Amino acid sequence: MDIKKGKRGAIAKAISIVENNPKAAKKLLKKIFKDSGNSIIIGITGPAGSGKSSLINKTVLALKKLGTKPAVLAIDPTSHITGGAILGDRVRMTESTDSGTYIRSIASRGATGAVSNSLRNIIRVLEYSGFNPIIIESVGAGQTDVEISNIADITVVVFNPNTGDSIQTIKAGLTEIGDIYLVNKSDLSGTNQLFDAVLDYIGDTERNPIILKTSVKKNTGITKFAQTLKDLMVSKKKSKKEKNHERLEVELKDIVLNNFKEKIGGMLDSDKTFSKYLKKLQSKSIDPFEAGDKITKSLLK
Ligand SMILES: Nc1nc2c(ncn2[C@@H]2O[C@H](COP(=O)(O)OP(=O)(O)OP(=O)(O)O)[C@@H](O)[C@H]2O)c(=O)[nH]1
Ligand SMILES: [Mg+2]
Repeated sequence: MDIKKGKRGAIAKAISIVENNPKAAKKLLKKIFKDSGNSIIIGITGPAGSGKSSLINKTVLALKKLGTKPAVLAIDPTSHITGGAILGDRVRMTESTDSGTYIRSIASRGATGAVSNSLRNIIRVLEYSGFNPIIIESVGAGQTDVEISNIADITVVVFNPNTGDSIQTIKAGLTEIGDIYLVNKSDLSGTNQLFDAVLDYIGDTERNPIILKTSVKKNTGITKFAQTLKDLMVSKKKSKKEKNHERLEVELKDIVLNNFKEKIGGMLDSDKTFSKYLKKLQSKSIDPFEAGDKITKSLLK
């Protein structure tokens, strides 16, 4: 199959199916599922403009030199408004596209839960195509970056010194998720203070994350970052199986619960018990909890 050969057109088509066509996606999944779940997922998150795309652009070149075959997914939080991909990402990532890395922007569509649902399967398409690692860029906006860290095997948080709120951001919850923290734009002043602050807040924890300085502008620290990722890929591979089992359990529960929701939602409209207790509720002769419990009991009979 063309997806397996890593043909761009075929991969793009398969990803579109996963994003937009649930029926065809089920069929596709049947084909590719067995050969998925084997790549390391690297989540790269951090404040808007911290240099994530620029960094990824350079890092994939370095990762290729180290013998890996990376792909990049950029989660685009604005495209549900503008209807298109962030042009900037496309422009800044041209270098790595030219080198044969697969890069794609995907819409986050507003709802956070929706991201992970199609993302899981997009990742499977890329795994089936033989890409490893799969790098996911997402803007660190509270909910999404926590979600990304659930999907990712390695989470990288990117800060930079020219934003006064970096320390606040560090305090506000990104401290828990990173395996690697990057102080990017290390060509700018304030780098050492930020590095020390990150070290203070995060470095001394039990998780013992790696903290590095990088500059895309001066092309420093990138090779070391890529090598660090490659080393982590090896060690995370070992714990991945167990994590996969947990993730599959969560996914299966999600699917079953969703199936039930759809089925029972349709049934309620024509259910006699439902309309009986609804009327009682509307005339206030019963309270909502009691009505709900009675209907649920009758449905489970
Ligand atoms: N001085 C300096 N500028 C950088 C560096 N890395 C990136 N930039 C600049 O920072 C700006 C933002 O870079 P992006 O790579 O788009 O940042 P991003 O985190 O992907 O941004 P969003 O996807 O919008 O959140 C661009 O103008 C880059 O040229 C760096 O190491 N040093
Ligand atoms: Mg970006």
